Amino acid sequence: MYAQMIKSEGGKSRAEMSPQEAAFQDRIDAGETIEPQDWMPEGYRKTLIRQIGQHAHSEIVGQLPEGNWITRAPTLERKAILLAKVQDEAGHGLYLYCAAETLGISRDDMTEQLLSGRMKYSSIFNYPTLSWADIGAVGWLVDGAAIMNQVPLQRTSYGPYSRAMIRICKEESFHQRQGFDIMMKMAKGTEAQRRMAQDALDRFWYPSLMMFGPSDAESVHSAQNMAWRIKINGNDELRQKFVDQTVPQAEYLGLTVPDEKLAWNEEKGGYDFSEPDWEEFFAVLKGQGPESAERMKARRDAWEEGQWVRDAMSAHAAKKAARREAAE
Ligand code: BYC
Repeated sequence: MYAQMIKSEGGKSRAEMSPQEAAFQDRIDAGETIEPQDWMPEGYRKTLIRQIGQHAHSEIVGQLPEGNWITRAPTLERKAILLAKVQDEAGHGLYLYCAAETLGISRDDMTEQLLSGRMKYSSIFNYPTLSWADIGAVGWLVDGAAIMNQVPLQRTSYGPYSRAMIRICKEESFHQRQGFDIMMKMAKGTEAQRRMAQDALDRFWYPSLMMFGPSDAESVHSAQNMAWRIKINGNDELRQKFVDQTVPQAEYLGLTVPDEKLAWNEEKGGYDFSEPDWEEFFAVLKGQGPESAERMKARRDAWEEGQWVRDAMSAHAAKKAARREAAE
């Protein structure tokens, strides 16, 4: 019903859709999964490339703030765990690039769009990780926010994206626990460690709230994305769920959420909380975050320095194909 009220691709109402578009919308409304070989409106394909591509880039760029701490992890065990987590993020990026490739875009194109600023990655990775407690906060808050957003995406309408999300969510829940475990150790440790944990929460709280995107009123894509079941929930709904889940966890840690307006609202059955600074969010999206230049430089360097590997692999594949052809 909701989907029927919403305008579809090109601003058409349901009555204005072609029979092919209406049949596609019927499949979405019936909860069917769309596969790469199925017909799909061009807007649906482009929107998926935008969202899955952005998601894949986020996983890859997301390795940088954590990778920064691998050599400085406090124990061998913590180092091994962090290494495994960062490797998982690389895997997530690869599943997602593969899912996007089924829509007719290559990984090279997506990377070039990232490097030229035409594709984004999550705002959260433009913030620095200044202390070991930040690694705890990233796992607890950033992976916590990611799970809140990604669990519903397991039911997204596009098959390859939904299947990638099922695998990713399993690993994300391990990531979130390891972050909370670090926070527990720090928050219940010495006074200096407790202060580091509080400082990490202070700096990561609002950037984590920004991960869900702008308020529904400012969200340009939500209505169409929800009609196509690319997105299952609104940005504000997920942000609220995240706050409601995380505040009791902060209380358990004995830490204070940096929001004076935070208060339980009995009537709505959730917390009232302060909005993040949306001006800061939009500046970060324009590449003006504290670590934006650093992150893009790291991606650009990796792309340029990896050219010889791509060339060698292409030459090897061409040689193998030529040998196969000669043998036939
Ligand atoms: N950061 O109309 P809206 C991870 C953009 S990785 C940057 O609400 P939509 C992890 C948005 O793209 C986490 N940009 O958009 C990895 C749009 O701009 P364009 C990544 C953002 O798509 C490693 C404009 O703002 N997760 O968890 O309906 C280690 C208007 O927004 C952000 C995903 O990518 C943002 N936070 O909703 C640890 C999940 N928010 O493209 C952890 C999949 C908004 O028109 N993505 N924008 O120029 C989604 O669910 C949706 O795309 C969003 C945005 C909820 C993010």
